[in-house]
Amino acid sequence: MQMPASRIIFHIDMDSFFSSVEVRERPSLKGLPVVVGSDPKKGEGRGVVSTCSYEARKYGIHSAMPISKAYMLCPDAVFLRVNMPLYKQVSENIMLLLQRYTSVFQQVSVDEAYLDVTDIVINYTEAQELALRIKKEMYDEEGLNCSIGVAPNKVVAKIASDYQKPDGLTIVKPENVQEFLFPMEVSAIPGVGRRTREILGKMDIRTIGDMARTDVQLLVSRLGKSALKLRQMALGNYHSKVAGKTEVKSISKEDTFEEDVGDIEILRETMDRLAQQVHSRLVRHGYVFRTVNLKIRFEDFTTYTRAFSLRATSNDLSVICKVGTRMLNEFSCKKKVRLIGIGVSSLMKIDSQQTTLEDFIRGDQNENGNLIKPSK
Ligand code: TTP
Ligand code: MG
Repeated sequence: MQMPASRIIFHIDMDSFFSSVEVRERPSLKGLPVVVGSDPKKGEGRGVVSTCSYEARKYGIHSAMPISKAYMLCPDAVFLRVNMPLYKQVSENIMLLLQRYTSVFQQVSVDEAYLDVTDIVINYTEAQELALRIKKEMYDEEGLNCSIGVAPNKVVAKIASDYQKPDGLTIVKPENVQEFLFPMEVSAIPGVGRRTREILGKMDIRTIGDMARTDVQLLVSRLGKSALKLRQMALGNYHSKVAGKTEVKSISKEDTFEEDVGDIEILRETMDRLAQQVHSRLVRHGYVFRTVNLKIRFEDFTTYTRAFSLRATSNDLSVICKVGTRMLNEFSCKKKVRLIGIGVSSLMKIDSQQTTLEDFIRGDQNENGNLIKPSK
C-alpha cells in the first residue's frame, strides 16, 4: 500500500541474535568465536550454521554455511546447538520492549521489527535520541545489542540497519536517501536475489544508482512487473505501511536445572521465582492475562505443557503461582525434572476487569485441548 513520503520509520535488527543470547546466558563465552547450529561432529556433521558471533565471522563463518566448513575454518570455536525455545522467549521480550514506544509496530522475524515513530518524534534529531534510548534499554534490560536504521520508509530503514552492524545506528534523512542508496549493490534491495542480480548484471546494472537511472520500460521488459516496485525502491520512493500482528501472545520464563530435580519443594520454589519474573514483565508492559501455562521436561526429555484459563483476566502474581502449583501437582513426579517453565497467555492491555484468587477456581478451558481441572 502506497503512502505519502513523510514518515519516520525504524528498522531494528538484533546483532548475531542466537549466539548473542547464548553468550548472555553464559558470560564466559564473551569475546569468543561462538557458532550456533547443528553438531559439527568433528568436521563430519551434515547440518548448517544458524548464526555465529562477530568473532567467529572473522574466520569467514556465516549463516547457512555447512557446519563442517565452519569447523574447518575454526575448529576451536564454541559450537552450540540451537535452543529455539530460549530464543523465542527472548524474542517475545524484545518485541514487548519495542512496543512500549509505539503501537505502530510490525515484527518481521524472530529478531527484527519495524516501528513507525512519525507520531512520537518531530524530527530526525528526536528520532536519533529515541533510537539511542531503545538501544540502551535493550542492552540494560535484555543484555543484547541491536542495530537500528532510521529512514523515511521501510526499505531504506532496513538497508540502514544493516549498514553499520553490529551495535549500529544509521540515520538516513529524506534528502540523503539517494546519496545513501545509489552506490550500493543492487542485491542490497530486499527481493533482489541471485537470479534478478544476474539479469541486471547482463544489462550492466550493478548498483542501485544504475537501476534508478535505467528506463523503467526496459527493466519491465527483462524482469516483468516486479521491476516497477524494485525501481521505486531503488529511488527510495517505495512507501509501505508498518502493519502486522501487534498483539503479544504470551510471556514466559523457563529454567533448566544444573542437575535433574526430584524434590517437589524445589520445583515449586523455582516455579514461583520464574512466576515473579513473568509477573514483573507483565506489569511493566501493562498487560493482564487469562491463561497460565506450565511446561515440564523430565530427565528422559519427555516434555509436557499444561494450560489453564481463568474466567476473567487477572494481573495477580498469586494467581499465577496458585494455578501453576495446581497444574504441577497433577504430575506424579516419579521421574526427575530437567526443566520447568511458567508463563501467561491470552494477554490483553490492562483494563478494570481483575480476577481474584477465588475466581480462578472456575477455570473453563485450556489452550492445548487437555482440560486440566484444579484439584479440589
Ligand atoms: P539475522 O538477523 O539474519 O542474523 P543475526 O541476527 O544472527 O546476525 P546479524 O543480524 O547481526 O547479521 O537472523 C536472525 C536469526 O535467525 C539468527 O541469529 C539465526 C537465525 N537464522 C538461521 O537460523 N539461519 C539463517 O540462515 C539466518 C540468516 C538466520
Ligand atoms: Mg539479526
